[in-house]
Amino acid sequence: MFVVATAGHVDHGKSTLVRALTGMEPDRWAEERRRGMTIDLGFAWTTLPSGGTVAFVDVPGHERFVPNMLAGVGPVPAALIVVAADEGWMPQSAEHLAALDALGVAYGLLAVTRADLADPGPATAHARAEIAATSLGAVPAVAVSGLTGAGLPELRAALDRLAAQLPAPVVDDPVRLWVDRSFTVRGSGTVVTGTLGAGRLRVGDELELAGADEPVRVRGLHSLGEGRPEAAAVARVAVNLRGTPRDRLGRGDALLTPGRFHHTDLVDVRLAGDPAADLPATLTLHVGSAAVPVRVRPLGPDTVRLRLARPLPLLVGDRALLRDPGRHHVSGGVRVLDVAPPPLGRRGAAAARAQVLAELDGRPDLAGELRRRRLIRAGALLRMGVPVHAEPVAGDWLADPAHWRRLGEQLTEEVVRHAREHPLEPGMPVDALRQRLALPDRVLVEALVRPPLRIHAGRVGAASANALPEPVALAVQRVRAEYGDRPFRAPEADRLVDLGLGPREIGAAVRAGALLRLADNVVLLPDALDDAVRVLAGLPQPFTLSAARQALDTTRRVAVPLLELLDRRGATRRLPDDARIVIT
Ligand SMILES: Nc1nc2c(ncn2[C@@H]2O[C@H](COP(=O)(O)OP(=O)(O)O)[C@@H](O)[C@H]2O)c(=O)[nH]1
Ligand SMILES: [Mg+2]
Repeated sequence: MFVVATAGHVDHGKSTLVRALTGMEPDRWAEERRRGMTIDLGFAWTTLPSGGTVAFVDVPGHERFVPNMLAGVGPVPAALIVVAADEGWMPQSAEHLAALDALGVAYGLLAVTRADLADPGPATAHARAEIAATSLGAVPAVAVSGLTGAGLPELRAALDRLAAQLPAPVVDDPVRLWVDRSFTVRGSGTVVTGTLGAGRLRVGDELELAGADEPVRVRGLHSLGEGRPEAAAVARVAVNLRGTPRDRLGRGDALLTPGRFHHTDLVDVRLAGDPAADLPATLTLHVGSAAVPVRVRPLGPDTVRLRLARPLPLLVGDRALLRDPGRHHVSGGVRVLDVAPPPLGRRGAAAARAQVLAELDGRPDLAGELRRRRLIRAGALLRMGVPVHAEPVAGDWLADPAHWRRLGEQLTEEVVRHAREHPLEPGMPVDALRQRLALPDRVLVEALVRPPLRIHAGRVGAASANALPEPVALAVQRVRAEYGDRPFRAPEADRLVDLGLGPREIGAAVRAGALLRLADNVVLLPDALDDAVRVLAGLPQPFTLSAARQALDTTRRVAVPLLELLDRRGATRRLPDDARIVIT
């Protein structure tokens, strides 16, 4: 299926032409039929000679209903421009064309209707010249009469050729279905319709609705008037939603693949064409089927920041249109450059931002985003419309390579500085580093640690960081020299003082694994534990405290806490009568 929106001045024969091509009535409302004028969007479809299907979104031509027209063409990439042979180019011919141009619509056809009433030649020439100057470029033209049917076969053939030119839809893309109608069907509940430009919908799918906490579920799907289990882009679809009240959504809302879109009320955009220097401070932004008031803040010569009255699921590269509703005037098209722009607090920030924006063209650019954002989750980029094809540095974090290198250097400096300021600590706590480097996630710190640095017990230090500060290392060395051959004799408190081992030094040596603390001021060399188990295992089991003390050649001061430690570690077990056994 392909979808075409009509465009053109009121009464030029758009609805008549759609009716003649499809046999369906695009004017759905009684009021429309009574007044003979399209007010809201109409929908109709037919089979083309090739066997393909074309669906029309028929738009109103009257200037009062331009917002409805924009909701119809917003999500549709092809246009059927209708000009009456007898009236020629008129104001809404021009306004509709300006809208198509602003939205960057590149595929179209010209139908010069009411050719039974006047020579289509002059209207065709005028219209083609106007259209040629826009994003549509040179378009084929067909003269037709909705009344006599003349030219309809040629128009059908031209529609087939247009369909063949359209780029293939991306059916793997996430769904962003801009709602153009919502209504209630008795017995089924809420139904919304829209043009599915990309992706795929299935019955049972969960979708996200901006502003709703809960996902909405697809209860039924219709396309071309028939129920279907699934619909793939491009398609006109009607979606029956389970448990969603009708007043929860309407035109301008979007049904989304969950978690794939960033809702934003602040965007930086480039104005298309020759931007008017005197853009009003408030305008209406039309994008998809939505129309949202915006405040305009000029940044560069052709870039502005828009503050939206309500958030929309926008992507980098989206095309939209600014219109002055008071003056009935399309102010121009915009291309979204950034959907999560930085705040402009500092003096000079706006000028700096303008320079950044000058480099952007709305094509999603991973390297550029990383350069500007430095560190960002892959999911956040995807939600902005930036494809992610780079390896994360940690978890789902992506980093600008240069920034990541700098962070690595900073981390080393911080660790070195910390070691200098806290010589007795075995490295810098990971969380302290995370704060110093202003990193949002601990996994980033861990990923930045490279040899010779390493993480040990929640701290980052040199791999040799259990190398103790020199005085402590020397003191431990002397303990080893003095007590190595009587490993269960602990230095007395005053001997520890002589050796320069105060509580802080002992703490450092214990954390580094160079000493074993049994109790305050009772320390052994760390290998003492294994040795003790070996000695005790050689005793008749069970053994008493006194037997252990003698076998270990030590005092109660050491033996009591040593055995308790061995109990805690499960190397020995204390029996009810206070004797112990070695657990093998
Ligand atoms: N003679 C003649 N009248 C037409 C033709 N197409 C439309 N009309 C008439 O022009 C008027 C407006 O047509 P309509 O389709 O409602 O125009 P729209 O506002 O562009 O949708 C109606 O009275 C139609 O009957 C045509 O090809 N020939
Ligand atoms: Mg009409």
